[in-house]
Amino acid sequence: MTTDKPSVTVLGLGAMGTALAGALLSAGHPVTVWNRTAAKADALVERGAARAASPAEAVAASQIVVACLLDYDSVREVLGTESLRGRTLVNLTNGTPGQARRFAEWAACQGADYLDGGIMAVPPMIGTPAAFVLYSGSAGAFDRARPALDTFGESIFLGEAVGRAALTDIALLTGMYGMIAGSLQAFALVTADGVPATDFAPLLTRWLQAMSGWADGAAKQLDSGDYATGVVSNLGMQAASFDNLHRTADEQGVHSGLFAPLGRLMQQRAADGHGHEDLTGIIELLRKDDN
Ligand code: FVH
Repeated sequence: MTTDKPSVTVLGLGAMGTALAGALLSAGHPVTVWNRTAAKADALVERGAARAASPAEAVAASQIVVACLLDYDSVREVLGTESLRGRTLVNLTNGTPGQARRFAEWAACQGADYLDGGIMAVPPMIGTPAAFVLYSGSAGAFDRARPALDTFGESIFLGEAVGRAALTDIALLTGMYGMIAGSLQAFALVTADGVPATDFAPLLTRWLQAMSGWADGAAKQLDSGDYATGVVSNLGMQAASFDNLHRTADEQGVHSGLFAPLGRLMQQRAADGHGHEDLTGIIELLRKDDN
């Protein structure tokens, strides 16, 4: 079967690399795959992917090379000292903005046109409308690879500052882990009283969804630096009632360590005279070095 879709190499067939390669195959791209543990390629090869015997063979097979490995060190290890001349290298491995910048310099020395990416999806979401992927780096690389990248989910290009995708990815993950930490604490409280987690989960979901609009209002305050407008729940009130989170945890025999730092910041900010403002102003304490 012939196709006019560009061929793509996928390096790394963990849960995410397998999903990415699968999406490319489903969209009709010729796909070459390589993984350190070769057997992980079997199912994709059955679906039509070509198995490369080495990273060098994989890189030679396609102009677009997608890497999705554990970390940046493993990508460097896999790519070794191979020339990447003429290749568009798309690195979807999780890392820091600094790692992305250093990796981009290395990739340029190897001759690659480099695009860094952050996947905002778990593997089963890949190829569905729920998935979005952040990119930054070479605009030319993004344009060239885009038809292939769009098979993963919505492609969002954040500009040529190569660290921007990693920064945004980590910021979004930070928000997610805050939600998960809070949810685990909530489950610990109610299950300590014998409430089945499955009974509580719909209420938790409903409440988190109701609160999800918070970020938009907070963003306006943050951009203006004025934390006193549009206040519906002032910080002084929240600092006082936040203490009940600790007390209830104690009563339920649950650790409250996850929330202790936030409680301290709320009290400090209120003590500094900002009790009439919104909780958002706590960001000023996060920005201070002496915190
Ligand atoms: N899975 C997820 O929910 C998240 C969603 C957002 C993006 N992340 C990032 O994607 C990268 C890969 O994640 P993954 O889920 O595919 O991870 P694993 O299933 O653990 O697979 C890891 C692959 O990396 C290979 N590998 C690790 N170390 C080396 C090495 N030194 N040399 C060569 N390959 C290496 C590993 O190979 P093998 O163990 O199968 O031989 C897997 O292919 C990651 O950055 C997430 O943060 C996923």
